[in-house]
Amino acid sequence: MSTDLKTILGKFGFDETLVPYGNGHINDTYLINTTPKYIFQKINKNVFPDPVGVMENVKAVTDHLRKKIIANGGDPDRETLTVVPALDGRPYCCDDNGDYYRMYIFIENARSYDLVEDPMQLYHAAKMFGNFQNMLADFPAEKLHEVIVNFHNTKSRFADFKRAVEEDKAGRGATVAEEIKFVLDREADCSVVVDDIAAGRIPLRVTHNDTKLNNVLLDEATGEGVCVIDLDTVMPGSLLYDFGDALRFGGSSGAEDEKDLSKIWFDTVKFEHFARGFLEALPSITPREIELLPFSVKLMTLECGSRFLADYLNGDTYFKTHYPEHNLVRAHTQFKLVKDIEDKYDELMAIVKNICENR
Ligand code: ADP
Ligand code: GN1
Ligand code: MG
Repeated sequence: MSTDLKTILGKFGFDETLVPYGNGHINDTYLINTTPKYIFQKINKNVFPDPVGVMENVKAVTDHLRKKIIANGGDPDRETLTVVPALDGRPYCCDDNGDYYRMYIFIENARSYDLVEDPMQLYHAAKMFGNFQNMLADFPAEKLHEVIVNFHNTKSRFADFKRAVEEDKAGRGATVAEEIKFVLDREADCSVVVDDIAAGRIPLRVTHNDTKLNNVLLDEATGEGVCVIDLDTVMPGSLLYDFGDALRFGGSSGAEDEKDLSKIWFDTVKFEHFARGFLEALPSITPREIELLPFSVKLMTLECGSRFLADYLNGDTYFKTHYPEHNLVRAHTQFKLVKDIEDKYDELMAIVKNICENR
């Protein structure tokens, strides 16, 4: 462990060894293997230019969730993240390089999954993400900092993508002409949800915005949902972003960075399980939101694929990568899924209709 990390850990009153932990693409996550255990994270300041704003959001959201969980007779240390303050009482610490660190109670006997092992995991995850939105339905949205501006604004994401293509900072553009065309051909899709929100056809809610399966912890014994984690991007958004992003990841037959594309397709059974859990948890969902559920999966998958490809074109400055083509490999899985979702669209609509008729 570096002297710097040791010093910063001391500011939380700890002097233990840190073990790198988890597979997140953004923050540096460590386990403090004491009894009890803690999670220690360096916040990615390239992604989050206002880490204090991030922590103010996390603190406000977790305080709100705590109260709800206690009122429901639940265990707040297990069912939401608990921020461990630094010795000076702040929910974070800063080092001399301007890097910010935070600590959470480690949630025991629960784990996250990078691959779905059983579709029921998606049913349980969906209930968790749906309940998460329910518990935040009365959270004062104006209290939240917009920590990543236009995070799921697919029109502005499309503009970012076009800029990355034009600038071609890493000189890789010529090698990915087909992939670039795949995104450019789908420009019209990028307006649908954004325009509906602007026109008041879709309500703005407080949403998680990063609902991949490894951002929910499931109980190791029962498989049921325990806690929604990774609250950095909780901001006003659409329920469709949470639904679509969860199935972008969870509805795939394989890993986000699977190199063998013959192993990647969109699994309608997984879709059915997640949709059922989400619709059960969210009786407040509107008819227009229901109508757009399958579309949202395609949209969030297209958005994520275009972000991976833009990062590849920009020279891999945003997502953590483990080898030079990593972002391109990720973009390929996303585009394969987009194509498969397009092909299975009618089937997905029929699944949603069936769930709604029987709920
Ligand atoms: P990133 O923003 O980089 O994705 P996360 O906050 O999602 O970082 O953390 C990465 C991983 O660490 C998670 O997928 C999860 O496995 C684990 N983790 C994070 N917080 C906790 C916690 N409080 N208790 C147990 N595991 C956690
Ligand atoms: C990042 O933080 P993590 O690994 O859960 C990203 C998401 C992407 C995801 C793709 C703040 O999520 O938006 O969908 O990678 N988070 C941020 O795997 O950009
Ligand atoms: Mg995460």
